[in-house]
Amino acid sequence: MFVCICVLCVCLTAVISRNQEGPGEMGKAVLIPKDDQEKMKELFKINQFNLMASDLIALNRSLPDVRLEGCKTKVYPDELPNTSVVIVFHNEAWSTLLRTVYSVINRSPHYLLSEVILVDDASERDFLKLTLENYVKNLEVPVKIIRMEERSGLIRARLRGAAASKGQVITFLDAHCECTLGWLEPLLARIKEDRKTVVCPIIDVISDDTFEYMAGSDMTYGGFNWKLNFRWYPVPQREMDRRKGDRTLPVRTPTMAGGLFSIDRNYFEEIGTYDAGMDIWGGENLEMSFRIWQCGGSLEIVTCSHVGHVFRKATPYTFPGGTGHVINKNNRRLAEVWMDEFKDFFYIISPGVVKVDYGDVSVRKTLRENLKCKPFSWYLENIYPDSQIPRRYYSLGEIRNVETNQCLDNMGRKENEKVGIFNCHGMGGNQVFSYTADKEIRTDDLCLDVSRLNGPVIMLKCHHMRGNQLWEYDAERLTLRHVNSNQCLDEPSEEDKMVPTMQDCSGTRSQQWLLRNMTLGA
Ligand code: UD2
Ligand code: MN
Repeated sequence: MFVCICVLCVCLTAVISRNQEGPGEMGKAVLIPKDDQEKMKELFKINQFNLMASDLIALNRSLPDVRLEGCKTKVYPDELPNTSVVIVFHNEAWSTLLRTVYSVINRSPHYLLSEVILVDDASERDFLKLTLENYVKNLEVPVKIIRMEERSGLIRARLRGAAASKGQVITFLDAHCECTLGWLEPLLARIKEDRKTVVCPIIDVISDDTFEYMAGSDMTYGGFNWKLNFRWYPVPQREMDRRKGDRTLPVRTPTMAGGLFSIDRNYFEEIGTYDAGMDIWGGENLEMSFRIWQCGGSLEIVTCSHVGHVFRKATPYTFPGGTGHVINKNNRRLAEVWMDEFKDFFYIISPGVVKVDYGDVSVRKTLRENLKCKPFSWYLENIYPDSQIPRRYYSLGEIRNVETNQCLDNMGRKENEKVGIFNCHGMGGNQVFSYTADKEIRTDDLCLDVSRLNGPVIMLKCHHMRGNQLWEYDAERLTLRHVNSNQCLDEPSEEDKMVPTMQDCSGTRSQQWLLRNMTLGA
């Protein structure tokens, strides 16, 4: 990287090599000595990450080049659109916020950076006021600070930043990110090729504990579960095939995580920016993902672009109105506008949300009509066939045993554990199953799977390959026959009353099951 051709470089390499020994340089982990660990734990609570570690690391620390070899030699057009970088924050720590800004400035060609816009969502910390304003004046790229008059949430804060921005592209980042070498060019180049493509970098992980920089994978993409939580899932074979195995090509992703992406500014407006009726946090990423795909755009992860993000296990800030209420409201808004009848999966698994007042969505529905967007079923079929929500299904809801009157229950267990059975509670949650048109019995992203005669029935990731996950429901006899073993799902045995068993099919009442909302011919 640093070829020495002059005397000055001797000095430069000296600086770099000294620099690279500092805490956290080259993305290394920072370990706090035993004596300081009490203090460290106290400080952790402020932002829900290791603030002491972050404060020890240089604001312009060095990072490894984590790109695929094939990315390092790619050549991008000289004429790329420029971008405004919009970073919203509420009570962010100084070191993470400024490290985000430095990483943008130091690792982006300046002719591609129109400006950096910091939107302060009514933070209460003093250092984020005048001290911040004075500090950013000395940076090499214009940094504008916008203040929200009142706490508005990240969605309306981003809308404000976008409205004030001038670049041809808008790039959004969270306030605790670190951009790596060459992160920007591949994003902008892809937008130049197709302005209706919204692009995300690979989001690398910055440890919330040690601030170690860990490369993310180009083999995962975005999805979501029945509760409308964003989740990472493996990139399916069909997408690998479409890219002919070239991992440096962008991955078409059904959804985005939400925090880090670039979008052509005119396209951002054409496609309906954000839903300004969403508060604080949550839901806007799925809303935008569905909208982009259903209304004729596309969403991609550009695998040659890497940006790190500090993933936290808990939220450090308050949710005015209550966390659950805010997130449910946002999710209802997106379900009502974009998901058509498939919103049932969300409502049946969390029956409480139908009582949440989600305000008026008529403007968003009109937007959907004006843009002539496609139905959610089109999205499931064409963009996300491996979705947790089946495009076609026979039943959705509890599965009740006729003899014992108990219901199948996933007991909140994880992959590879046994499915349970419990008194029916009618509250959705762990007792929601769907018998799909592919004849799998699903509970969110897990499928009932039997690999041995006489069971047990375990829950495994649905593989869509039939095999041990193929069940035949006989709507007259009410039996659930596991095709591979030719045995039937039965009530629990004497030994373990909490799990169903597999028995030879005999037609007894204990092998009869009622599937909620069963409609054959779906
Ligand atoms: C993820 C996204 C985040 C957003 C969110 C869903 C990534 C890496 N992050 O959550 O961008 O899409 O999912 O809504 O994809 N903030 C405000 N005002 C608030 C709350 C938050 O300005 O009232 C700021 C916050 O300081 C941060 C950004 O919004 O810079 C995202 O918040 P987060 O980091 O708590 O969200 P995260 O990463 O858990
Ligand atoms: Mn974040």
